[in-house]
Amino acid sequence: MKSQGPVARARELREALDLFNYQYYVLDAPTVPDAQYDRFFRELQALEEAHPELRTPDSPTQRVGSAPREGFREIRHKVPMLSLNNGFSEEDVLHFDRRVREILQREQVAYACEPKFDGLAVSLLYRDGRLDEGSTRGDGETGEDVTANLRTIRAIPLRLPLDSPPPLLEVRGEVLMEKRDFEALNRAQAARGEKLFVNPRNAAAGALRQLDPALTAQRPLSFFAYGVGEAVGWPIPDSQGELMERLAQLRFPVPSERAVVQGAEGLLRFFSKMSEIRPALRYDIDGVVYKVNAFSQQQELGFVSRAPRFALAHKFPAEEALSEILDIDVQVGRTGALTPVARLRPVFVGGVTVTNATLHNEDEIRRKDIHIGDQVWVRRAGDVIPEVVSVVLAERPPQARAFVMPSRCPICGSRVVRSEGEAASRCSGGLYCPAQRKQALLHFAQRRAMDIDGLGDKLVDQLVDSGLVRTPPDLYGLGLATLADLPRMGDKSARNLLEAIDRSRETTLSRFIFALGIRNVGETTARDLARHFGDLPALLAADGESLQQVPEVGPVVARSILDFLGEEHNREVIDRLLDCGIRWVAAPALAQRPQPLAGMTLVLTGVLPHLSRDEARARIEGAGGKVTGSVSKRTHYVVAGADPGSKLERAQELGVPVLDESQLLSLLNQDLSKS
Ligand code: 5U1
Repeated sequence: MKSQGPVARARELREALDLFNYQYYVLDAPTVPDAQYDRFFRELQALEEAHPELRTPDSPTQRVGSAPREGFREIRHKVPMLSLNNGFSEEDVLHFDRRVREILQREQVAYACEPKFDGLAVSLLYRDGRLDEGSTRGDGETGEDVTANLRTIRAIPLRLPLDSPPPLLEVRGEVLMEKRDFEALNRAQAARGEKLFVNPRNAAAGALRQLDPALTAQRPLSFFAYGVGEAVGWPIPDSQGELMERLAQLRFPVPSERAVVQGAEGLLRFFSKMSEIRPALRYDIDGVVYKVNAFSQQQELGFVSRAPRFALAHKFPAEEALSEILDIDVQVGRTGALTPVARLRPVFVGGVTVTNATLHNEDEIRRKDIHIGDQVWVRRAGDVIPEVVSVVLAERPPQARAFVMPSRCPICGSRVVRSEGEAASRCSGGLYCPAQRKQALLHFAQRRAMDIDGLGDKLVDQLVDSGLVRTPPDLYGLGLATLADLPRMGDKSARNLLEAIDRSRETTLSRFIFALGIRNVGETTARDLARHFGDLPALLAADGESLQQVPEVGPVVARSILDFLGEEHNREVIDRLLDCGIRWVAAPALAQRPQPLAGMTLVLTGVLPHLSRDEARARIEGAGGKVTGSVSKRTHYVVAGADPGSKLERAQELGVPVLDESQLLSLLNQDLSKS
């Protein structure tokens, strides 16, 4: 046999190794001893070494070929990777079948049933029969290029066993880790003193996202195919059942636990059979998938948003377990919302050990009547956050304590407030509270607020994490040397940032009010407040009644403003900001101001010679006018600059008077001088 030329021999070895691989990893039925596999493998390696031109990417020796990478490239799926509608009860299944029959106008429909793998959906693209690209599902439209990692999975063919392979075939399925492999992996981790993986799904996800394929190769991943995306030159069979047969012929692993059944009765029988055998399966599943079997019927049924109407994922009920509420802590989120979190006696449920569960808010705790010390049922399904389902009231110990929402923020000590009609309690120390620091700074710096160009997420993280900035006034004390020393910063960026910070000192009152991040005070309300009060001291002195005289400010917004300004910590930060030289042009309060444009509606179009859009709008609004986006019969004036566009034409059609910038200014001034 060895008298063959190297080309023919390499080909023979490759085909034999592919087959052994398939028998071992897909069929779980090896036909040769490991030693023979190794001998063939080494012979092929030696041949490829001696004749590098024989080394093809689909060779069994090339599974772990490429070097570690920096990150994953994005791949746009040729056909979107869909998500499935979920069903949780027999009723959901009956409803699904009824709807399918109604649309297809059939008495009974045949369905293909499969396990719903608890793994990671991937797409494998074969060009001319060779695995060319493999990607994760991502958001369904775009995934990550994990080709090198997928190539290390022995159950995935690198080459389709066809003499004339199709130009393009996209196979879809799920990467997972079998239970026995997961346990062995964790035993090895424990022996090395390394961290254990929580469950097979997490272990598989971690392995697939390794930047170094050599590390993925060390993790025992498996794969099951269940569908096809794009196919060119590969005639798609008529049904899902046949498709699975064809995928199996191409040596893709397909689950043997699958069936084609008739009607809802068949679906429910499959479900109960799978529920029974679930513990004995080699892999984790979280339900079963039903698909209308005939592809012609699938096409007729189509999609609703991103989920096919022809398929349903029937999920197993979420696992529940008994635990105990050891305590209830309160966490403060980035926006200041206080969330009570139950500290639980550790309990294994839904594949992980659960020690915490969110209790959402005070009302939820009352509704479920949860006390500290209670025995509770805890539920966890899939990747969702664990929840407390119910209390075992009969077991309530005499020393059980009710939960009381703290009146002061556990992080910064500011007052905790709860607005009418809101479930959440919030910390009122928005500008000061460490939990809200990053959010407050980002809000403060954004373009529509203080407009500090270059102060984005990453830089805020750096500034806060390094302790350089705690509250917004700290920004104005930053020095060049300190900034330039930050990683990835450099002298030029530091200078640019300092300039942007310096420029932001010159602002408007409405921007400043918006920048404070008062709950329920958006840009428009900030503008209304600025117009109404004219300057900051008047706003700071306002009571609930005077606040509600501002248009669109009702009791809820007024309460938010009072809570915020009533918090001493926030006042201190505002004072410090003013000390940093932040300034604006104050105006008399609206009540004392002439209103030459009161009740008038104006439209701005084109570029004005001196005033920016924002400035023109501010002046018009300051004079009592309103600026809208489109011209109608009710428009009083259109103010037009250079390149005005269709709004000017519309004004002329409707006979609306058109002003240029100087006419607008004189209208404002003229009326001002009259008053
Ligand atoms: N077993 C299986 N899982 N799964 C997931 N089949 C299957 N099919 C899917 C998905 C998202 O989608 C097709 C119905 C398009």
